[in-house]
Amino acid sequence: MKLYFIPFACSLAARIALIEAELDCDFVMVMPGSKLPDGRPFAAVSPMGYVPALETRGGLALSEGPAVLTYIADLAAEGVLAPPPYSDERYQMMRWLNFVSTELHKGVFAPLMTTRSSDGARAWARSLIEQRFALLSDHLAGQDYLAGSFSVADAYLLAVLNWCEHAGVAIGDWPVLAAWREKTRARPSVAQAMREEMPLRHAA
Ligand SMILES: N[C@@H](CCC(=O)N[C@@H](CS)C(=O)NCC(=O)O)C(=O)O
Repeated sequence: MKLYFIPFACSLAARIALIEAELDCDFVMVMPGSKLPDGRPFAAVSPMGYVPALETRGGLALSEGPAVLTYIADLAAEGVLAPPPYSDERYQMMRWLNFVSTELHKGVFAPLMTTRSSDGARAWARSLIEQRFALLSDHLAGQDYLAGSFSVADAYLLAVLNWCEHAGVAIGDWPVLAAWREKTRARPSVAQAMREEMPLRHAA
């Protein structure tokens, strides 16, 4: 397997998942618009030019974070990265993967972090934070993880909440979320993934 990543991007979630599940994988750092080490354009692996992209064990070029994370979860031993198939918790995990992907990542953080956003787009994204963070905060106030036990949805949420400072989102206004982020950053797989990508961040 090969994971294409940008340091501290959403692909950090896939690295966390691979470490948590002790799965072997090669990591290939890419930059937007750049070529792969073998000379192909990155779009040959990921049509939108996005990370994460995963070359699976079967040779499939898989893109889209929730799909990549679910693939890794299905390779892991049962219960390590996802609740059992058909359980209520499994569907909750899928719910949160989609929530993080659409409501937070693309809905809030992407417009706040790109230099291409208009002031109006930024204001709109900012207006969405209250409701979305409140929902998340209420949910995490009663439990350690999004879907019962630690899952790929938590790895994705952590990767996204890491961007708060960069996006100008005051996570301190949300004590439950700030505490959850600190606690999750201390999880060994998360700490290792962040340690591995930290020195690459400035090269990116
Ligand atoms: N829909 C994609 C979005 C992934 C995405 O936005 N990735 C960002 C990093 S967090 C990226 O690759 N950006 C590079 C670019 O915009 O050129 C998914 O869910 O995986």
